[in-house]
Amino acid sequence: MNIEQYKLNEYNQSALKDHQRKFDFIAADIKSIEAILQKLINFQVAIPSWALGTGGTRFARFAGGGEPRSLEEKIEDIGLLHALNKSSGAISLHIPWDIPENAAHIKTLAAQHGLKFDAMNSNTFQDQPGQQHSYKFGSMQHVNKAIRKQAVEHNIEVIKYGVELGSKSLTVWLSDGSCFPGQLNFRKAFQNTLESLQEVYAALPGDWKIFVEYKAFEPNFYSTTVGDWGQSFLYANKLGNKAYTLVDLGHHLPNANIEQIVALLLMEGKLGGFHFNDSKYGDDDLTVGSIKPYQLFLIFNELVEGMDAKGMNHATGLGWMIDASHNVKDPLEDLLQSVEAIMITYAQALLVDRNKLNEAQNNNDVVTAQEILQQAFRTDVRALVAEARLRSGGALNPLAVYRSEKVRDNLIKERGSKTVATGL
Ligand code: PSV
Ligand code: MN
Repeated sequence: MNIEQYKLNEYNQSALKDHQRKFDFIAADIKSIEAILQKLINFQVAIPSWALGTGGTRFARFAGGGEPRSLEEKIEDIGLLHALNKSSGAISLHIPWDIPENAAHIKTLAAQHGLKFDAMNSNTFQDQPGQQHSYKFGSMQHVNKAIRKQAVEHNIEVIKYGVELGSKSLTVWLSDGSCFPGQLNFRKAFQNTLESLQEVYAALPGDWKIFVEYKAFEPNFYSTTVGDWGQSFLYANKLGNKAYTLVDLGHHLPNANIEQIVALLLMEGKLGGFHFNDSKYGDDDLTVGSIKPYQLFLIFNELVEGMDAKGMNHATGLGWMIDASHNVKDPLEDLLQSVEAIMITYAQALLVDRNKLNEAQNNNDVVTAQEILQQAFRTDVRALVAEARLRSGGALNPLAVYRSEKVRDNLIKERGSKTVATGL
C-alpha cells in the first residue's frame, strides 16, 4: 500500500496552524535552530525486517493480520513508514529469513522507497531445514570443528548477500553459551569463537564493518560466550579495526549503566552500532523510550558528546537500528512510535548546553550539572522533530495519518488476515 503525497499534504495543511504556533514557541529559545533541524533531517534509523510482523513469546503468538509475506512486502512496509516519517530510510535484514532471490530487483525496489541496506544479520541461533549440523550446543563456540565451520560459512554467505544489496556491515549475535555449570570450558569456548570470528573477519570486504553484539543471558541461562560489553570489546580488539561492539539496549543485567558503557566504547573508537528497544526486566524488546525515557536521553547525551569529541557525523558514524518485538501492538504503529522516541531524544540531547555542563563538571557543581541535563530532557521538542519531518516531505503526525488512512485495514484486505511474517 502507498500513501499518496497529496494525502500527506492535505493532512499537513490541516495541522499546520497548530504546528506553527508550537514550533515558533520552541524555536524562540534555540540559538542554532537551523543546524539542529538539519541534523534531525539527516538522522535515519534502520528498521529490522523481523519486526514487521507480530512477535511472540515462548507461550503464544497472536498474529495481527496483513503481515508482510515476502521480502518485497517487508520493503513496502518500511517504505510506508519512511514516507510518513522520513527518518526510517534503511532496512536491516536477517538471513536466512530474508534471502534476496533476486538482489538487483530487491535493491531497486528499496531504492524506489528511498531505502538503503543497513547491517546484515546472520542467524546461527536456530537450526534451518536441511541443515547438516545442529546449533543446540552452540555455533562458533562449538567443540566440533565441523559445526564451527558451518557457522562461519553461513556468515560468509550473509556477507555475500549484503554485498549484492549494497550493505556495509555484518552484525553477529551468537546465542552461544551454556545452561549449566560445568557444561562448557569458558576459555576454550572463547578461543573457538574468536577463531571462528577471525575467519569471518577475513572474508569482510575492505569497506565493511563487523559488529559483535553481546547479550547477558537467554537462550542460555548460565553463561553466554559474548555476554557483556567487555567480552565483545575483547573480541573486537583482537579481530582488528573493522570490528566493533554493538549495543542492544535490552542486553544488559538490570540497572547496568549503559550510558557509561557507550561513552567508553566511543572513547576507544569501538562503538559500532545500536539496537534500540526498552525493557522493564530483561530483553523485553518493548518500544524504545516507553519505559525508561530518561535513560535513553542519558545515552543520547553521551553519544552526542562522544561523537562530537571525535568529530564524527551523527547520522553516518554509527549504525542506528531498532530491534524490537510487538506482541500486543500493530507492529507498524509501534515502529512509528519507536522512531519518534529516538528522534525526540536525539533532539533533546542536541539541546544540552555542553559548555555550561563542562564548566559545572569542572567546578564539581553537581546541582547545576543535573539542572542542565534535566532542562534539555524536560523540553518538549516534538514540534522541532515535526518541523524537520515537514521540511523532508513527511507527515506532521505520522501516526495520525497511518490511522486516518486505515493502513492496517488496507494491508489486511491486500494480504489477508492470516499472513505470518518470517522472524521470531
Ligand atoms: C537477540 O536477542 C537479538 O537482539 C539479536 O540482535 C538478534 O539478531 C535479534 O535479537 C533478532 O532475533
Ligand atoms: Mn539485538
